[in-house]
Amino acid sequence: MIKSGLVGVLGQTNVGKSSFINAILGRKLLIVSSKRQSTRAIIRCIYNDPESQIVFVDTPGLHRPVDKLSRLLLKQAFAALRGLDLLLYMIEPWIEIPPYDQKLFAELQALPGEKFLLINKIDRAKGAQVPETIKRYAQTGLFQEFIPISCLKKLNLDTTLQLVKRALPEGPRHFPADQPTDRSERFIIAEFIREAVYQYAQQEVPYSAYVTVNKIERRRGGPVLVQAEIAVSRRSQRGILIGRGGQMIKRIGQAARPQIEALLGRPVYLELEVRLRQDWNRDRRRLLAVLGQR
Ligand SMILES: Nc1nc2c(ncn2[C@@H]2O[C@H](COP(=O)(O)OP(=O)(O)OP(=O)(O)O)[C@@H](O)[C@H]2O)c(=O)[nH]1
Ligand SMILES: [Mg+2]
Repeated sequence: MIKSGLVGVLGQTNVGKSSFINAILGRKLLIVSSKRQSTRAIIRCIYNDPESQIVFVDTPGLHRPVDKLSRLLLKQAFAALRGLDLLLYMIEPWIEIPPYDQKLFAELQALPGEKFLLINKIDRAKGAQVPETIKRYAQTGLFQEFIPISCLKKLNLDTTLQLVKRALPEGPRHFPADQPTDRSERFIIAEFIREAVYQYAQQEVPYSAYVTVNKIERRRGGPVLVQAEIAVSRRSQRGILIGRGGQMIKRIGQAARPQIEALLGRPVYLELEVRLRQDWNRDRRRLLAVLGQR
């Protein structure tokens, strides 16, 4: 028997949840962005070693909902908390406990299973921020462990993994050892393209975009052909994403392509098209599809 379980990673938007799972897995599967709300779907990533199989559940960041999309994101995050063996709640070292969290903590209190507090980005912490934050969060009585980490500098990630394993029950492997995620190749490729959109597009444009991969064609002797569509909700956004003389869409493609190549292990020819899908983000059915609900 090995250590086996489901571990949720929860926290405010942009604290580094997806970065953490990528760092633990030692490969890039999840998109990361300096802009808020990069994660939209619940994505399970599977860590394997000879003594354990840990399914890490990435969740959309917590935030105050402002529109339909953000309300659904929040709902998704909470839905992901069901059936966890362990919850990792992530914060930044400089965060006070906002009132929103007090309400949240009451909800978390009701969940079964252990909870660890991860204090990420300690590479940027100043003075006594880390111990002071730990002291403040310890008063909630909610957490069994307090682990300062840095995903960027890879600090304390091994310690975290050891503590996680210790907290998990014994059990079987639920996924084949060579399966890194519960999502399809197609889904992960679409995410990489969306990451590039987040990287280059400003203001509301990234939040108004979603990506669909329409075709992945493995051709003998040549690069893999990937055809994808970036949909936006307004006409003006289409122009922005294409850019003057197609410069913007070219840059997006150049940023996404190496990541897709790393995933597929083959050279890739990437074709991107920007389409207007008027007000897609007001249409509940399309929103659910975009959020990756199956
Ligand atoms: N300095 C520093 N930056 C970090 C660290 N970990 C993550 N970041 C940065 O924090 C930003 C957010 O990272 P993400 O992993 O996308 O955060 P997230 O919590 O998944 O965000 P959402 O999906 O939007 O909720 C990115 O710019 C990361 O590069 C860290 O240890 N140190
Ligand atoms: Mg994320």
